Amino acid sequence: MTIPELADRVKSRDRHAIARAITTIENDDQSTGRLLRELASKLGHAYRIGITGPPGAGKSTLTSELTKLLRSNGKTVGIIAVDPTSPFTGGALLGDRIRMQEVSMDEGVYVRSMATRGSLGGLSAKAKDAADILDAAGFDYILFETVGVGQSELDIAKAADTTVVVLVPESGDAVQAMKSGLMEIADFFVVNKSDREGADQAVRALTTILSFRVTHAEDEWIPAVIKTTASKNEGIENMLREIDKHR
Ligand SMILES: Nc1nc2c(ncn2[C@@H]2O[C@H](COP(=O)(O)OP(=O)(O)OP(=O)(O)O)[C@@H](O)[C@H]2O)c(=O)[nH]1
Ligand SMILES: [Mg+2]
Repeated sequence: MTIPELADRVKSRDRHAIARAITTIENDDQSTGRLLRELASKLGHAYRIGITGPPGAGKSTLTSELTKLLRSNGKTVGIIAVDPTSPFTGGALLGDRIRMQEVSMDEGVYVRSMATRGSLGGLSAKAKDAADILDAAGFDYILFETVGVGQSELDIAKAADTTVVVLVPESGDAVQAMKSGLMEIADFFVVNKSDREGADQAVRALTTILSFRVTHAEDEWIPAVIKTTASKNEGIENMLREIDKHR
């Protein structure tokens, strides 16, 4: 298949072509630039949402539930799960696949995991290029799931139109988020696992930390803090409302 043919098939949302295009990007194949140029005129339709936060916070569960909600609103969804931590997390990726299986059976959903294959360098750029493929394929929303621990995840978050930072009620999470730079990239916060003790305290702690940053600029966006219980599908509509508000 020639590159223009591949590009045409991507544009018609052919799933095999999408998979092949993203693999081309992942492998640093020399035709990547050409492929992206062929697709450039079709970009800009998708709304890109970054979902980031510490390991195990519930990012995949939230992503699945948000996807179901968007689908029930008639929207199509592309998901890119970025796993920056290479060999050891094969299990985690597998877990994600099983969790995502339900939504990925749906024709209006495309799920792709991207791993680092050794080096962290370039992963954020590749994830962004993969999002361009899904954008060109006409998906309405693109969700990036990344573990918020390092610089490359912060870069991916910056490539999103709206970045949601997911934390859990356990004390210290807010402080940790501040240290790791998650505070700076968050357009709003989700305290997930709100069925656990301490959720309200966590919301208060975050809100207090955020209030220290207020500059009183007229157009200042102050990140909201909302609660969810993703495993019980609670708070997801509120999360989508916050996304729309930021949009
Ligand atoms: N109690 C409770 N458990 C939850 C909630 N949301 C998710 N979980 C559970 O928390 C665990 C981790 O959820 P995931 O969605 O895999 O979390 P993740 O942030 O994607 O994890 P990694 O991708 O490994 O960093 C799973 O066992 C979920 O069922 C919640 O709201 N409450
Ligand atoms: Mg996950």
